[in-house]
This record gives sequence, C-alpha cells and structure tokens, in this order.
Amino acid sequence: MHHAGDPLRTARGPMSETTLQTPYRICPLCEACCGLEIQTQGHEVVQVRGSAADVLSRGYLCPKGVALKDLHDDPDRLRRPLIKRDGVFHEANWDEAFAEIERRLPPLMAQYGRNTVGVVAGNPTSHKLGLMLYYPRLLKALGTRNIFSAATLDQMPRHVVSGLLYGHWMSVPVPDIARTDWLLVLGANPVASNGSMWTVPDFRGKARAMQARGGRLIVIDPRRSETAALADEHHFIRPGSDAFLLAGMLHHLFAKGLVSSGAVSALIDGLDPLREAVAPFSPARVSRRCGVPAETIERLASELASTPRAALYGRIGTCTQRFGTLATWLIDVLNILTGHLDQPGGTMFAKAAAFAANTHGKPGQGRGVVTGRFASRVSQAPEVMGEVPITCLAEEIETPGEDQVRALFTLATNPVLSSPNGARLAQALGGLNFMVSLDIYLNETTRHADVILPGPSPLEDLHYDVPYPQMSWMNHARFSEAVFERATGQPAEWETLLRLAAIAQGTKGRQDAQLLDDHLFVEDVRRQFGDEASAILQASGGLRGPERLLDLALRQGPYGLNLAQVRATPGGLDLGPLMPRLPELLRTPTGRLDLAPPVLLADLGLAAQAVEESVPSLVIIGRRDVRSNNSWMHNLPTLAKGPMRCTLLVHPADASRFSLVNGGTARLRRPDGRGEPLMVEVRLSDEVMPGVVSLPHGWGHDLAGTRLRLAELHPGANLNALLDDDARDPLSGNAVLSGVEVLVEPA
Ligand SMILES: Nc1nc2c(c(=O)[nH]1)N[C@H]1C(S)=C(S)[C@@H](COP(=O)(O)OP(=O)(O)OC[C@H]3O[C@@H](n4cnc5c(=O)[nH]c(N)nc54)[C@H](O)[C@@H]3O)O[C@H]1N2
Ligand SMILES: Nc1nc2c(c(=O)[nH]1)N[C@H]1C(S)=C(S)[C@@H](COP(=O)(O)OP(=O)(O)OC[C@H]3O[C@@H](n4cnc5c(=O)[nH]c(N)nc54)[C@H](O)[C@@H]3O)O[C@H]1N2
Ligand code: SF4
Ligand SMILES: [Mo]
Repeated sequence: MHHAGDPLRTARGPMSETTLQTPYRICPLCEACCGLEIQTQGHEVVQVRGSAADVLSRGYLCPKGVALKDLHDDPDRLRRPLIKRDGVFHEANWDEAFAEIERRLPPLMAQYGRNTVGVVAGNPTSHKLGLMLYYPRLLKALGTRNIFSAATLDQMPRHVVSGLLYGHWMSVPVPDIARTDWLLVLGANPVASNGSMWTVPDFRGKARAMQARGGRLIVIDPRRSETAALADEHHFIRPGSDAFLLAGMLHHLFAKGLVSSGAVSALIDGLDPLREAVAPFSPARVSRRCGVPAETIERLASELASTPRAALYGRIGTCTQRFGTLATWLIDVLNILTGHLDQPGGTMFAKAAAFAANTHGKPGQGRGVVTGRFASRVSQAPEVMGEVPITCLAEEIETPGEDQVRALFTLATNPVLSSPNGARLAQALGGLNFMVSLDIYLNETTRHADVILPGPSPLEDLHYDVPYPQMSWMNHARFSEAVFERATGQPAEWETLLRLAAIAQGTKGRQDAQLLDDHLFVEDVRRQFGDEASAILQASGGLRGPERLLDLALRQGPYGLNLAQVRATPGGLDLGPLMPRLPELLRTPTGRLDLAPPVLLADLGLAAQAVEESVPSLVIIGRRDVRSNNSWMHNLPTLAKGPMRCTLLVHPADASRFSLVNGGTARLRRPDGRGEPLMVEVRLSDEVMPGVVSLPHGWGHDLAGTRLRLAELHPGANLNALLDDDARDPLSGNAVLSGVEVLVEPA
C-alpha cells in the first residue's frame, strides 16, 4: 500500500476523501465481463460487489472480481518503468524508459530489417480498450511478420471455422441459453471459467433456469468438472478425441436420415461431400477411440436432432488438440444440420453495437478469409489472422538467419508459463538483443526484458469491451469510466503504444501522444470516409484517444448509438435478445454457407486414418480453478489463501497402477526425458477418467528474478513444462495442450 505522502498518489481522484462512493466498472478479468460496483472511500477500495443494474450480468461476480481490490493495492504491481542495466532492474521515469528504447530499437531495425522485431500479445490485451484499439498501430509501425499471441494457445480453431463458414473470424455462434432446452457442452467448464468465446456471466444460474423449465445439460469431459457436476448427464471422453465423437454423431444423422437444416437449408452447400467424408466414422468405430459407448453417441445425436431448441457448445478442450479445427467445425456442422443454427434456443450470433466486422460492408456477402498468406520462417507454420503460432517463438529467436527475431515486444503476456516448453523459451528470451514488456508485473517472462512499461491499475482505466459483445448471450452496450485518476506521470496504455509506434517509425514530435493520436485519427477518417470525413471529425468533438474511436465505432454501428448515450447509462443499454442474422451476417465470397471446405475435408481424411491409432496409457489434461486466471493472479491475498490448488488429480485405479498415494508426491516426466521432472502433490479422485491425470496450468512461480512475493510462497508446478512446443493443429497453428502422454512415479 502507498501512504498518503507517496508522490505516486498525489493525483487526486474525483471522489472526496471520506464519503463512500460506488462507481460502476466492467470487470476486465475474464470473458464474463461482469458489471461491478467498486465501493470506494477517497483513494481506497472498500469493497467490490456485483452491479444489480448491469444489463448483462445482473449482479453476478466471482472471487476474482472481488480481488480487483487486491490487484489495485498489490505492492508488487509495477507503478514505474523498470530499466535493466548490467542485469539489474532500476526504476526509471517514463522519458528515460522511452529514451532507452529509442536508443536501442531503431538501430536493430535499421541493421536487420523489420522482421527482426517480434511481438507477442497475451490474454489481458483483449480486456483493455486502449490495448485493443492501439495495438494495431504499433504493429503497423513495426511492419513485422513475426506476430504471435495467446490465441494460438486457445481459440484459433474457432476463428478459422468462423472464417471459413461465415466469412469472418469473429462471427461466433453461441448457445441461446435463455431459450434452449438441451445443451451439450464439450471441453468447457463455464462454472469455473465463467465462459469463453461465449460471454455468459452466471452460467450456473442460467443452466439451472434451463433445468427448471425442463431442459437438460449434458457434459462431455475427461473430468467430472464443476459444470459436469451440475449436469443431468456426464460422459468421460478420451482427451483429444472429440473430432471422432462428433464425426460419429454426424455419421448417425446421415445414416438415420435425421439431417434437416431448417431455415438455413436454402443457404448451404457441400452436403454430399460431407456425407461421403464422414462415412468412415461409424459410432461403433469411433467409440473405441473416444471411450464413449456407440449407443450414447447415437442417442445424443438423435436427441440433438429431435429437440426443437437444442445447442452444442465446445471450447478450449475441443480447440487445444491435434484435430481442434476439425472438432470445432463439426460442432457447427451438427448445429446446422439439425436446424439449430441461427434459431432461438439454438446457437445464434450476437449483433454488437461497435467494432463488429460482420455488421459492416455489404450484408450477406464479403471477401471471406484466407490463411497461409505467408509462413513462419523456421517451421513453415502458416499464418492465420496475420499471426504465426506462439509455439514457434523460441525457434524464431534461436535460429540464425535473415529475419531472425532479435528484438521482442511482449504485451500483457507470460508465455514462459503459459506456453509449452517455457524453459526453452526462457533461454531464448535471454539471448535477445533487446526486449520491451508492457506489463504490470515483473514475472517469469518480463524478467527477461530490458525495459518494462507498466500499465495503470484497471481501476484507473475506462472500459468498453471490444470482442465480447460480439459473442454475448444477449445484445448490449456498456461503458465504464475510470474509478480513480491515474497517478501523476502514468500514461494510459494507448499513449504508451503510440509513443512506441512513433519510435519504431521515426516519427517527428514523438513525445506527445495526444498530437500523434490527432494526426492518425484525421488521417484514418479521411482515408476511410472520403467526402464525409469533415462531418465525422466534427461529430467527434472534444473526444480523444480510445473514447473518440469508440464513439465513431458506435455511430457507425448497427444501432447508430454514440458514446454519450452509452456513457449516460451505467449498467449499460439492453439491446435485446439474440435475433436471427442469416443470411445478413454472412461475409463469404459466395454469400453462401459451405459446409465442406476442402481443407477441412482433407483433415477429416487424416482423422479417418487416426481413428485406429493406439492411445498412450497415461495422458495429462489441465484444469481451471475459480480463483486463478491463467498465470498471473496468484499474487493476490484473497485468491492465494486456502489449500494448494496446483495438485495432480489421479484416478484410484491409476494410483494403484503407479503406486501413488493420496497426499503423496509424484514425479511427472516426459516420455522423451526432456527437461526436469515436476514434483507435484497427488490427490486421488474418481473425478478424472482412468488413464488421465489433471494438473492446472499457470503455476511454477519458483523462477529466479521475479517480483511476486506472495506467489513465490506457493509456486506450484508448471504443467506446460511437460507439453510440446512442436505439437500443433496444422490448420490453425493452435498448440496441443490436452491429452499429452506423461510418465508418473512416486517421488
Ligand atoms: N497447459 C495449458 N496452457 C495454457 C492454457 C491451458 O488451458 N492449458 N490456457 C491458455 C489460454 S486459454 C490462454 S488465454 C493463455 C494466456 O496466456 P498469456 O496471456 O501469455 O498469460 P497470462 O497468464 O494471461 O498473462 C497475462 C500477462 O498480462 C499481464 N497483465 C495483466 N493485466 C495487465 C494490464 O492491464 N496491462 C498489461 N500491460 N499487462 C497486464 C500479467 O502480469 C501477465 O504477465 O494461456 C494458455 N496456456
Ligand atoms: N477461473 C478461471 N477462469 C478463467 C481462466 C482461468 O485461468 N481461471 N482463463 C480464462 C481463459 S483465458 C479462457 S480461454 C477460458 C477457458 O474456458 P473453458 O474453455 O471453459 O476452460 P476450462 O475451464 O479449462 O475447461 C476446459 C474443459 O475441457 C476439458 N477437457 C480437456 N481436454 C479435453 C478433451 O480432449 N475433450 C473434451 N471434451 N474435454 C476436454 C477439461 O477437463 C475442462 O473441464 O477461461 C477463462 N476463465
Ligand atoms: S466472472 Fe469474470 S468478469 Fe465476472 S467478476 Fe469474475 S473475473 Fe470478473
Ligand atoms: Mo484464453
């Protein structure tokens, strides 16, 4: 905590010192995007509660929302830039930090070219308006192809499928949970994760309401997760085999003549090739591979087809596997061929008030998407959405040659823990010529930086969600102001990005972010709007920075709103339930929905061969806990308390097979012997299926040189140390994080 005389706290917020206030703030920590009430007194946060007035979340919050107070107060959270000299970090002021970057970056770019700079963006980037809107400015200024992000540890298969089927990466259908009667969840645990690629605060409450009206929740997961515990039915599945199961369901629909795509029938192509391609996947054949009985596969397919309001939803468990894109595609295809896509109670598309490409341009037709416009230098992994797989980062730094990555920007990311084979990456980062991190902690990744530039506390930042209203359970527009003013000298992160962009580009007058912003805004508006530009510039009035861009996006959006309107309504505007959007939403070149893109059929052919492959005797999966958030919230007291959560779940049958006991320590190793073994505490549980062990990711806070004093006390072990940085889904570049073979023995 900073005391009153601290120069960092001399900029005073708008609140008086003693009265209690409860400003509204959208939670920036996960995709549920809950509306919160931050009770404050002067400069202190007293308490965090759910905002009952929020149109999206209606008072819901989770323990992480409460921990925003701890995050704001955390003495380890960086409040000043750090510059490393002779291996030691020193606090610096902002001008010194930018000067250091200006001294070291441009010469590298001049000598080695643009691709010598790599950029990695992490998960919190998508939860910050300033980072979302200004990160592209930095990328443009750098002009590098070496762009990486956490998307290839996560949802890239979802983007590829949305692109191929509907013509835009961000056209993601979500279950219409308010009206469905049958929901099958695969590879997601929204009770713990609070939902992903589906903004659905209080999933539990909504699932219970569905059950109360006679609906059924079915979960397919190698672990009886918190969501499975709530379900009417749970089935174990062998990790990594969802594509087989789903192809088996589709096979059954074709075999029994249950295919009927309802309202979208007139839009679809590719039915015949699809029928042919799933012929090898009879439920009897796939059953052995996925561990789900053939009768269950057939019954689930029949129920999906016969229930008028039904939906299939898959998430990270179905994405982070070798056939992740295939599994994601089959989920959509099953929804489509049972008449559930774009129907109330099925899976539907949100219509966002701002930033949604599927509300712009000509309705019903567009350019579609392409992938593989270039490939990564070393492994030749194809580009997807302009980036290459994050699991290629280490080799791009290590491998000499033209376009070798010698300088790196990291933006709100901790790949040393969150990406497979972090030990190799850490070593590679150590060999960079120059590294800059935009981050609020000195952690396992940023310790390798030469300069760390901290963002403000989330409570010192205004907010509007860019991606999440595009996949929300209802339509809405919400804005929240900063709760506190930023400390003196602390720039907003968009200003930092603009100054970095200016350094990369050699722009004159690069000290004044506001001027740079004005210049770029005018340029953009003129280019985009031609004759209308001056009216648009006039309308944006006195706004600056992200607010100005947001106002413009709202005005150009499908509801014709503006920022003043949204800002005047804390708790947000309710823009109604999800509505059918086909064919208007499509941006495919044909204006049609091709169910059988050739790349997917080709991969299905490979899957048909893989059905018979033998499976390892023991594989590992991850686990999310309500009180974690990937790798970076283990330093907060309210979340860190309680028993250690980084434990290895082992089925009793496996425990006797490997002589493990409850509470004992196990040694986990890779079959190829790479790296150090992990020592983990064993918890016996029939929650996991036999042959599968489960360890959460994001732990392993015992590396030297970090400043995470609380997290270091309970470091846990790094699951990703066991995973492969060369195991990917080739269609999306997504890492394989689930179902990886491991060896275990008592320690
Ligand atoms: N084995 C395994 N690995 C996984 C997963 C898994 O399920 N299993 N999940 C994957 C998934 S889904 C994801 S999204 C990735 C996440 O991968 P990353 O995004 O690389 O990891 P995070 O742990 O989210 O790290 C976030 C970083 O952002 C910083 N940060 C937080 N707030 C701010 C801010 O306001 N500004 C700035 N500048 N920095 C901030 C934190 O200090 C931290 O360094 O991990 C992936 N890794
Ligand atoms: N508390 C908490 N919430 C979070 C996060 C966090 O770290 N902690 N991270 C956030 C992020 S970045 C994301 S992307 C989302 C992710 O949100 P979710 O996708 O809901 O993520 P998980 O909770 O990991 O759920 C994945 C489920 O898939 C199961 N699974 C593993 N392998 C397979 C498989 O091969 N097939 C099937 N069918 N299932 C499998 C796992 O057992 C697990 O129950 O969560 C977000 N919310
Ligand atoms: S569920 Fe997510 S958005 Fe809601 S309070 Fe928790 S962390 Fe924040
Ligand atoms: Mo994620």
